[in-house]
Amino acid sequence: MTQPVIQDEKLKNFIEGIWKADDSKTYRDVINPANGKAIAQVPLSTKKDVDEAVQSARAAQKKWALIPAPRRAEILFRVGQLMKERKEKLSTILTMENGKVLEEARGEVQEGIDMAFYMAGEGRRLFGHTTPSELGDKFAMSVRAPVGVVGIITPWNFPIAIATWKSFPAIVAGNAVIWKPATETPLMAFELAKIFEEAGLPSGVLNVVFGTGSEVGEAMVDHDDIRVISFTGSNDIGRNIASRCGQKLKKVSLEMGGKNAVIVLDDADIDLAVEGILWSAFGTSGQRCTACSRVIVHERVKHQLEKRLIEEMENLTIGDGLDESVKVGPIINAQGLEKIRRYIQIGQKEGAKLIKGGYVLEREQYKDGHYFAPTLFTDAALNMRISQEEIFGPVVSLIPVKSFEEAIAVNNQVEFGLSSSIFTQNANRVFAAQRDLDTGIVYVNAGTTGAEIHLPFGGTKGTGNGHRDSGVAALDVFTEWKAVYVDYSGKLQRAQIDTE
Ligand code: UN1
Repeated sequence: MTQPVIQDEKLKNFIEGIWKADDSKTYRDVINPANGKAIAQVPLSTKKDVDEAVQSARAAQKKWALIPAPRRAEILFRVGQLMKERKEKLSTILTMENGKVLEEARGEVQEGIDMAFYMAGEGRRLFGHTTPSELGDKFAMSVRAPVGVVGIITPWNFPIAIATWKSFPAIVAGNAVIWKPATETPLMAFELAKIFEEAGLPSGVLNVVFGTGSEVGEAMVDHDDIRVISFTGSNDIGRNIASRCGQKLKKVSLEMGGKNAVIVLDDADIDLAVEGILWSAFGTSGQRCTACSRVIVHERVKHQLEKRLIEEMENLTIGDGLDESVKVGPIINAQGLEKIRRYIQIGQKEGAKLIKGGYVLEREQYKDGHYFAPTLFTDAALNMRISQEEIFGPVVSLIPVKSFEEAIAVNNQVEFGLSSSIFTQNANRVFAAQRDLDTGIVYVNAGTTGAEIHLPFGGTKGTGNGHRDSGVAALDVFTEWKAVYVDYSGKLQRAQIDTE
């Protein structure tokens, strides 16, 4: 296992194009969750740093917005090329700070590369509409205008992909960005900011302020000159952000968790369903918003599915994600591990049957990291907490049902609405399911993870507030619609009045 040397032990904020060294700050260790070793130190910035970043962003944004979008896009294109050249290094650092296995880290970096080229293309579109005016000799159109300075707050579970879903559309649309990455995973932010710098992004268009949500995040949410907050994280924090932004009439885009299910009908290809469940439930150790944490199974195939899942779970090697033979990496930190352990107890108390896993791994090779055994509950009921609440770990609960209709109802009776999946070979059910599943993302004959960047990402109900990350829909978060009327009649024409 070759590990890249991480150059800057003490990370620095990136404000106005300058890496700001500051020894007076408090620093926190960045810990590799696979082995408990500190790999860097992240500064805990203050409101003052946010103010400074916003000031630099305001000035930079005015000039940036005047650069034609296709030119702005050329910088994103260069960012994509640099990410591609550095894919292996970025992926290795990502595995070291987040724990996800190298294959998945490469996938996440690829997601960012895809987003760069996709949004670079958007620089030559950014389409509005032209439409006939109701009056003669008058032209009407709608155009996208940048909002100004935007704030993005990103989570540790996809530290680079989610940052690209938010920052790339914001930048190509002519905004300046203040970015607060998660304190657990600041190295991806450091690497991406360096790439932007090398790609020639003007100073102040992207500013990175490291620190906690309660200090840096709150300062961003409350700052009058940040006109949009785009946040991915927990439901509690998202609600708090939404109400504070509401007070200030600030635009806010939220993406907050899921309780995603795979439905397995009695005509499903069971081997395929098993593969889909294993990948989407235990990949990233279940620490994806899109992770499968419920399997809604027709009672006729329940026994068969349980048996096959238990067999295959035996083959899930657990360990440090830098080891290419490992399939399931560590949990992000001790708190995350504790939360999962608590849910195992809750599930058992509620009467679900634990048939595989359910424990923290403590043997020699695991003792310095945070590892949890892939876990399977069966005979879970819809109203149990393990069937309703987000666990964010490698834990799946099987809920038996008697019909297709009941499966859809069980899927929909949760607070969240991010992703869902159905395994069936019946074409009528496929189409009925894609209509009736009430999530923002629906998969047929595939697990619940693996969204592609050119489609909208987000969910219904407790998952979000109606906005979407990635895809062309992301531009709606970072632009205002402007309606423009050009009257070339040479006389005053009054809409709705001079209609004859
Ligand atoms: C997340 O877990 O917040 O669809 C993002 C997926 C990935 C992104 C997940 N492309 O699973």
